[in-house]
Amino acid sequence: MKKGKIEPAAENPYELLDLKVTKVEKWAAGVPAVMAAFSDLLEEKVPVRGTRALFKMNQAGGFDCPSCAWPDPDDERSPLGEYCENGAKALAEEATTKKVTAEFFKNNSVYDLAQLDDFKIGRIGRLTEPMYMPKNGTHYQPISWSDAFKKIAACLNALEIPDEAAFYTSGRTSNEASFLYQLFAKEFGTNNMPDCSNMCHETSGTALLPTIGIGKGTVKLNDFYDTDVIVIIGQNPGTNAPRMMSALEKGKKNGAKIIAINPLPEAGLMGFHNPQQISGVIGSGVKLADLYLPVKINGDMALLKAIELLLLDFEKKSPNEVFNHAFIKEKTVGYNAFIKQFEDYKLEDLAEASGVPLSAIYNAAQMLAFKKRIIVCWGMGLTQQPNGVDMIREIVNLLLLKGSIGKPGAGVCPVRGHSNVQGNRTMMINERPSDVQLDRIQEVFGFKPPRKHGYNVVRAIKAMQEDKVKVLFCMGGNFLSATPDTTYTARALRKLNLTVCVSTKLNRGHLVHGQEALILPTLSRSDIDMVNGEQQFISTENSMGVVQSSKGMLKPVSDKLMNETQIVCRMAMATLGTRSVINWQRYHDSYDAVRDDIEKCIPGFENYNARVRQKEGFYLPNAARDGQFITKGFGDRAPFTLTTIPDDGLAPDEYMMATTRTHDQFNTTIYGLDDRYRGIKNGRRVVFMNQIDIDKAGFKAGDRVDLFNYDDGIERIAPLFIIVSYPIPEKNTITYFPETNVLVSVNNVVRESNMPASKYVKIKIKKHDPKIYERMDQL
Ligand SMILES: Nc1nc2c(c(=O)[nH]1)N[C@H]1C(S)=C(S)[C@@H](COP(=O)(O)OP(=O)(O)OC[C@H]3O[C@@H](n4cnc5c(=O)[nH]c(N)nc54)[C@H](O)[C@@H]3O)O[C@H]1N2
Ligand SMILES: Nc1nc2c(c(=O)[nH]1)N[C@H]1C(S)=C(S)[C@@H](COP(=O)(O)OP(=O)(O)OC[C@H]3O[C@@H](n4cnc5c(=O)[nH]c(N)nc54)[C@H](O)[C@@H]3O)O[C@H]1N2
Ligand SMILES: [Mo]
Repeated sequence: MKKGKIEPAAENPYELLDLKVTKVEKWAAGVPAVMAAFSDLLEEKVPVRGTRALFKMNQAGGFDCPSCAWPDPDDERSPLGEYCENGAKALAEEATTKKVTAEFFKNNSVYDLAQLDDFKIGRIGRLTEPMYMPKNGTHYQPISWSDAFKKIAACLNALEIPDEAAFYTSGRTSNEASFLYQLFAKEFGTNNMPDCSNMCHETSGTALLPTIGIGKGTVKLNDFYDTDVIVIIGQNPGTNAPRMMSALEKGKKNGAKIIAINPLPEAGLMGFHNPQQISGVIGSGVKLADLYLPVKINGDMALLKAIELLLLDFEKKSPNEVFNHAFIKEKTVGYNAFIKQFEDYKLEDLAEASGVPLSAIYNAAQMLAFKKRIIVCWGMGLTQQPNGVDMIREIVNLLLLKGSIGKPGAGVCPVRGHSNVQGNRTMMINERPSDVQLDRIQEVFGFKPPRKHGYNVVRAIKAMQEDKVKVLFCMGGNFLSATPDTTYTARALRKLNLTVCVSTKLNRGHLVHGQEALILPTLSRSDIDMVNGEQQFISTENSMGVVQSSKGMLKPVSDKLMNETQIVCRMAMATLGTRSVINWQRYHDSYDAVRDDIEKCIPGFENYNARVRQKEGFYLPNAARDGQFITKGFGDRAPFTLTTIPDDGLAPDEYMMATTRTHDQFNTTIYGLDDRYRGIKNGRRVVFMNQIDIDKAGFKAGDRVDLFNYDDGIERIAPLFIIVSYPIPEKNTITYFPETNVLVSVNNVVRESNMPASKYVKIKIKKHDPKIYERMDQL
């Protein structure tokens, strides 16, 4: 092996490792989670640096965990640190002192690097200096920061119209950097701001804004501690929001019941050993779900309607005890039409379509019928369904019937993903900014922002393919791997004049690039951020609308990293020069200056600089939380919405596939090859199937298969997967993303929100053909 050259784990990049399948766990966290948290820090060889940082994570005066957006307790925080196993893994990723140097890029061509799996790519280390890929180049080479900005400026200014550029955002970017980023895009002249929300909770916002008047959740963390019923639908808290488990535990101890709705009996829904309490580590833990409903993929709408139909029956028998008629009369519209639809539904048909036994649905309805405070939480299991917008409207319908929204202990709780994805939106990272927002920008800054709506993620990919977009700038994230239809997207990216990625770690998105490409290394959340000799803090907004400061504490791995705020300012100065009416240098030198101007533009940020310095930050206004529904067209009332039940129409040899996360990844960042709670060790190319389906198709667990999708009359192939027999409804399958994003058609989208419907993919499963690779495009 050549010195400094990194080799793939297997000659064929799809080759399977030694996969082991063990038992499905019924409990989340506990001792294994504590061990796993520290073992990742050890593996990255940063035990002291990492552990010190771990105890500062999510503490007042410390830094916000870069992993999920679950809030921190307003008051009492655990003295042991407010972190979880997966937060520790995210930190280990950032805290690593391993480096990707210019020397490394010299020794490894992009082609060579592309042969590595995502796990190996991520493990190489932190990016350390700006790198440039020239036209027809094979290796990235170092470039100075000022030359990098000159290249970007030259490419942007050479475009015929500003709309030939697109500016992507992933959800870790701070409020300060996000605000400047959208301001720059608008002054440059485009609303092409695709962002990770377009693949995540866009569906939630699309449903909530017209129904309750705000596109965000209405509950606070404290509401979980004193409520009657918590419904968790299409979300896997044990893996993706582990600190939510402590809230569920506390709620249960205070008498709440939990209903879990999921095709998989996820460990994190069933039970919890709290790793931050001695009793949780050595004791028996708490049982979480009181009722588990094994819904079919996309069977949720039928299930929700079945529950509502039963509630209507109960209400007829006990008038005024089940529905809250005072609330319905005063705060809603459309009740009669909503109730009328149930004349057309039969309970048995609804149960059949949902996949859940009628007796279990009956139990769910009974648990809800006479309770007044209900919280409904959801995640990607709903938002990534073609009718996800309608399903969330149906959740609102249910809560409106019960008057269970806009009061303590009740409401909607979309559990956000990225740690500042909600803040990005609040800062106007949006391809469809409202007129009110644009008017404000115009008033405060004196330039005319573009009014034409821009491209979201799916539209941006198509626009690149059609040569309408020629430059893609990515503020974080991994555009190639996170988006659908990987082969199509890769082709679109390769056509671009320039791709720019502001990143902390190397990822596959850097290896499939435009004709020219730049990688700009940036600080992460846990890094110390010095500006003009003074240590800065940034701010973020969590899933419940709390804005808080975050201050890193680790020495950056290289002195050539630049913070995201300064990257935006330097790009703006280089690109716009004297054309700009904005003093970018002022922002470049002070985050306080940025916050002062955010305050001028965005409601709810009054006195931002003072309030963000308060220990617990501050809540943004949320009228729906306070019981006021300021909706368009309905005055101060929330409308009931009429929705329909979808028809899945699977052919006899087709299966429905939902793509999901393992316990060992953060989106496209692969922490390890296990999925502990689901009993998978050392492998990601698995397809979970029901044993009855395995038998019917003449397969055996452990068989090697290829997966296919045929949407739009095109053959899409994901080669070499292993069948795992799993407790999942018949005809349903689960695989992990990003591996199966190749199977998701760019046209398979959620109605109205236009997100990829990546939990609703029709596939065929065939015995593995060793020659399959000949039929595939090389990425
Ligand atoms: N450790 C870790 N934390 C994370 C992330 C991570 O990758 N790793 N990602 C972050 C991000 S950006 C996000 S958006 C969140 C995502 O967090 P989640 O919303 O939990 O996302 P997923 O793991 O994709 O899938 C959620 C669940 O949906 C279920 N599901 C699939 N189809 C259906 C269906 O039709 N109906 C129902 N009811 N359920 C269904 C799956 O079985 C799975 O349990 O987590 C955030 N936090
Ligand atoms: N099939 C399928 N596809 C999906 C999903 C799914 O469930 N199924 N989920 C979707 C969802 S919910 C989301 S949110 C998207 C996620 O899409 P993205 O947000 O685009 O993807 P990530 O994997 O989170 O991005 C990881 C990269 O971000 C960079 N990074 C990390 N921290 C920082 C930082 O502080 N600053 C900067 N500038 N860069 C940083 C690192 O270089 C890292 O490689 O994926 C979506 N794609
Ligand atoms: Mo997400």
